[in-house]
Amino acid sequence: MSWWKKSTVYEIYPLSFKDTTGTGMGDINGIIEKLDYLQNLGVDVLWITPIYESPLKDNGYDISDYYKINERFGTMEDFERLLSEAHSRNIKIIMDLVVNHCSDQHKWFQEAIKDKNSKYRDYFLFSDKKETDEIGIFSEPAWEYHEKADAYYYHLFAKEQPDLNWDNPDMREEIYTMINWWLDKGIDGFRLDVIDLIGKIPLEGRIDLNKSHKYIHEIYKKCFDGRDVFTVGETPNATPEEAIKYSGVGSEQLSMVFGFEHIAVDEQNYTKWDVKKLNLLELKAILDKWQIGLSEDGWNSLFWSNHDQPRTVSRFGNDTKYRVESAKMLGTLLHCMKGTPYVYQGEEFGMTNCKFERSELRDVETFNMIEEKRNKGWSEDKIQEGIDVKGRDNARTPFQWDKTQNAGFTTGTPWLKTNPNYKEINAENALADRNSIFYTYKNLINLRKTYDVFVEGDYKPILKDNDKVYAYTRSLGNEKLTVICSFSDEETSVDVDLDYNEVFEHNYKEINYDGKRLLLKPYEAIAVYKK
Ligand code: TEU
Repeated sequence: MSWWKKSTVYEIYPLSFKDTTGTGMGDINGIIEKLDYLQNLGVDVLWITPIYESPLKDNGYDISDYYKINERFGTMEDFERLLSEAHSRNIKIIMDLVVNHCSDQHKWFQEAIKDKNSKYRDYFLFSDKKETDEIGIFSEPAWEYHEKADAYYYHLFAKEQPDLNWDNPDMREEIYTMINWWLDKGIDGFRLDVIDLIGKIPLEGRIDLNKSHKYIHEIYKKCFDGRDVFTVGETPNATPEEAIKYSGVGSEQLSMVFGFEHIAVDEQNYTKWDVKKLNLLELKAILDKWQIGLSEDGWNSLFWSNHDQPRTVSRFGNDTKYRVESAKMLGTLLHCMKGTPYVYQGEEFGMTNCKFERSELRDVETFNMIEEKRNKGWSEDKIQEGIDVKGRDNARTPFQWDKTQNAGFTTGTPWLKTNPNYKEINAENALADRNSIFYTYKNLINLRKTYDVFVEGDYKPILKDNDKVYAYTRSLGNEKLTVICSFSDEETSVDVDLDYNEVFEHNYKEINYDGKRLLLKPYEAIAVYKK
């Protein structure tokens, strides 16, 4: 069995994790300083978002030199020490690979705009005319006129992030050389940023997924084949069927992919900014579809949040009266499913969304959205609701280590506002409280390593039509895991066959079951086991 099927991945957003120099931005030495904390949690892999040289227009997802560490985060020696210190604790490290686009400050783009005849011109998608009226993912026209280049260029994200032309074999070869350079350094794999977009057809404003699969297969053959690496593709367009093409036996592409269907469940009218209330039956239908769709082949990634998504307990739980109970419930529901779980920094002790004044916002995606929605006639209230509920800055507030100034994240001025609730919600308090969310996550991570039913057990939904309770079983031979989670802030009850001889996880003191009827308190989560 591949080692990453029993592993849990922890995502670190270095900018906001731990600052050791007082710049107000996190750094590599801050991650090294906190490796013992991560080892205590029990995570097996660290996914580190981009720390390469970058102007930070999109906080590092705009890379200007793939071979250099951004000096704001530290040096290459610091990175090599991090790798060595992590490996000495049996923790692996995967880096973020952003090759759908680069920074407009990358030398390739700088050469391309200087000279129409430069070989680098065709590393990008230039045209003498605005080919289409496509609007990109960051709310700007995808075809942008560049004065110096005297041409239009294509960018799906910010204008400072020109898309790379994956139909150019020379460009691809340079990417493969870079990937192998990093793998030869001993990193354990990659998270591949929006990798399904590399099959784009800009003149038609669409993605040809067959072309994406072709190029990802080429990356595999040129870089990953023959190495014991772990790769996860960010594939916002994926369905379970597509996920099998990326990660199934013999696909020779990726270990797994991130599906995004479940985190679109609280949006409407095809935009994340138009918020709608969670409908648990919709969430169940999507997650069940992915669990069952990948039950025989392919491999699932399991996540609620990341650096782009709002804080889970605020989004799908209750971050006021039932913050602890609902955060534990969400962790239990996800970590007992089939797949590799991902914990986003601070999720392990229930960090929450944060209210921002407009002047406190930092995210380019949000700035662009405000302008776009205003032009579309959205009210300021509707725009503000979208920012409050879905803005990416929610997930990027400084990690809350303790109750000292700036939550122990920095002695300087943090690049982004610290959530004012840090005096109560922080890692130090969580570590000191055996009943904290932290120890629920620690337990769940350990259970996955201990019981094969977490990795191999067949998934079967139960109570499918119940719109307050999410429940399922996992079976492997004579082993059975039953998971029952209430999404309600009121008491509820279900009739269920709760046959168990061990309680794996429970967020209240006792299970109220009479052999038929199970009474559930608000956000009660039960994971019980029988062998
Ligand atoms: O995000 C991909 C993506 O589609 C984003 O638009 C994301 O889903 C959206 O912001 C959710 O609201 C990746 C990175 O994770 C993100 O941080 C980068 O900004 C983006 O690609 C461009 O590299």
